[in-house]
Amino acid sequence: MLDPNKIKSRFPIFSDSENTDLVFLDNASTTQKPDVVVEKLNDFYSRYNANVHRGIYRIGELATMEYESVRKKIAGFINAKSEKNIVFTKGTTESINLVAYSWARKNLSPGDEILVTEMEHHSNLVPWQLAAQQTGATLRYIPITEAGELDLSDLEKYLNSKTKLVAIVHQSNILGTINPVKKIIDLAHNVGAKVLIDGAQYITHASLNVDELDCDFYAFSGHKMMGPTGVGVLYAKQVLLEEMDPFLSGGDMILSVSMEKSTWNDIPYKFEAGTPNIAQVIGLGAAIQFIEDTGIDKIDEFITSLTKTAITKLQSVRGLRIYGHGPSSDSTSVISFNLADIHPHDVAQFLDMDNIAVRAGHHCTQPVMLKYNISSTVRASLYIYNTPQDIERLVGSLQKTINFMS
Ligand code: 7TS
Repeated sequence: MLDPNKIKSRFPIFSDSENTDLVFLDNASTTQKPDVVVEKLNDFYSRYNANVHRGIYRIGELATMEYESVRKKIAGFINAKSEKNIVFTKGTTESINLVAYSWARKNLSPGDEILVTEMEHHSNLVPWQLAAQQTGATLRYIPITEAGELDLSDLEKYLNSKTKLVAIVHQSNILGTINPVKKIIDLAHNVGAKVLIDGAQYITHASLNVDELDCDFYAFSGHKMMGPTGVGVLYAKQVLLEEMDPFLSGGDMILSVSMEKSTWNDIPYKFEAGTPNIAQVIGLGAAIQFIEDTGIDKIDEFITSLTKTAITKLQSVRGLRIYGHGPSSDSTSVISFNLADIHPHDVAQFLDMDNIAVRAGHHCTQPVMLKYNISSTVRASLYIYNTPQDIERLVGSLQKTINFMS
């Protein structure tokens, strides 16, 4: 079993004199960065800072080599057929928008349907609302149950010959629920629909095999898996990338430009206009190496076990209600709750006084709030540097809050 205290010592932020007492439980928003990521960024800027794909000089070539080696590393990490399937973006949000602009606007027409779920993060919802408005397609929602799982009992009603795209979250950022995406992908393919998976939360702790899943698109962010902010990935099948038009345009994504027209670079470069986030991509490579060295299965096992402990302890707090995480549900790492009738922002502020960082709000999942008839929750989200002592501190502070408020 992974030792979180040993892992924690690899994260410089926790040794900062202001943070030695910090319990960081907002990992679904963004994760902390290990020493190897911070050093890799420093190394790039100190030793070989140069633009990529252009400089015929030593440091330019070194920067390009490092940048492109991360593309290869990511292809291996998610078991993509080739590095050509890997497009670098700014994050999950941009990856999804890329598909909404370059694929959906070209392929959808009035009468077509896009199928999403009620537990999507807004970034896997609003781009489809806009695409639907502009193409005349209709957006439909797979409902969620009171237990915080997808209600797939009526899936044939939602998935039919009109469905052209299914866009679903692999793991919910508010309920922690892991969805049965393989089953949905296979059923969607049976009716000829393409499938996009929002993997922003799932990929941070669990192993992924896009080839086996057979998804058409998979989107994720580097910063939620210990990488820098400003970098993310869109995985897409090669045939789709070949057919799609560019999203952003400008330098680097062209093959030729005349006064009249331009032609496009090969994939994936066709989708990477302008100077990319070079340092961030290189830093993400170090984060993935850190995950591989730690072992993704060990990470998953540790987080799942710590989540179970946290749920049991939280359930002992008077007046605390957890959303989702039913006994039969496949859910982990993210725990949303409310504490009696105390406003979630007040709870978060009380916790902050004990140097415990959680998030309070709607977590960009307003349809889930509607489902439970609430406006917000408190959310504790766990990662590999969280310890059983962190959970004790959280529970103790919540107990103190409820005692004080009542
Ligand atoms: N999809 C899911 C499931 C997410 O959790 C998030 C971010 C996104 C997409 C968007 O990712 P971004 O990197 O492009 O911003 N989720 C959260 C969260 O839960 N709290 O802050 C951001």
